[in-house]
Amino acid sequence: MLIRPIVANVDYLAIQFAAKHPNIDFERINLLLLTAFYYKVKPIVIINKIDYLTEEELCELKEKLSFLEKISVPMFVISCHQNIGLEEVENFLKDKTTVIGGPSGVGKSSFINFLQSERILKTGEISERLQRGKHTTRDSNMIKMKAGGYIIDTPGFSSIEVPNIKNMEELVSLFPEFSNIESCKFLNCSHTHEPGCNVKKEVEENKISKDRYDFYKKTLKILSERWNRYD
Ligand SMILES: Nc1nc2c(ncn2[C@@H]2O[C@H](COP(=O)(O)OP(=O)(O)OP(=O)(O)O)[C@@H](O)[C@H]2O)c(=O)[nH]1
Ligand SMILES: [Mg+2]
Ligand SMILES: [Zn+2]
Repeated sequence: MLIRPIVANVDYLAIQFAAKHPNIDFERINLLLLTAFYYKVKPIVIINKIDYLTEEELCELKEKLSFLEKISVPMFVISCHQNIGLEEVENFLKDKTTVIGGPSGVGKSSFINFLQSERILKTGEISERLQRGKHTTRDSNMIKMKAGGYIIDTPGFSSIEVPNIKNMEELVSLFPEFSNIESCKFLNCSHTHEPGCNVKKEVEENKISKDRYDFYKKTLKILSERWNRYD
């Protein structure tokens, strides 16, 4: 169960971003991945609005996201406007329950409109009832997909924070790429300053993504401050 927003019994957390407008926030992707692993929900990553990219830019983007393959997270590039890649994700999500999360304006509602049989979600338009300039999803909605299964649109993921991880061992366990390598010299290695650290070695050899490693260190720092405060 994800505590906030409350969503129970989901098969997948679909982390959606846009190639542009707004730009991808890689730290946010990592935070959502961490959250998915923490709550034991399988993550997938969807990048929408690839119609904004040239072929070359699309290649660069895929390269930047290649760390996902190493941690067995499926990645899809789509365009809701140009109908690219939509069916592939639909087939993947068929008969499952998926919660979709990501920043405002990346096209979550647009994508869900494709997945459901009837178009009922408002996207980007002016809402007559609410008289707001831009229609942003404000409630969680569970929607039946035309292919079978359910999709949950929720606005809550913009405010997500580092989950309540208890200790360093638990944090390390949420970085799958740190565990399937040779053990470090010290059993309780924090993978920061210790000699004989194989995580650091893999980062230096570009086998573990530097971004992911930096995110690990940043998260460890945030958590250490929390742990010290409550001890
Ligand atoms: N260029 C382009 N624009 C898109 C695409 N998909 C959606 N948009 C536009 O992006 C804007 C935001 O789309 P929404 O579907 O409302 O985004 P959202 O993620 O549901 O936003 P929130 O409800 O605020 O979280 C709208 O103007 C859409 O028309 C796409 O594939 N390409
Ligand atoms: Mg929306
Ligand atoms: Zn180490």
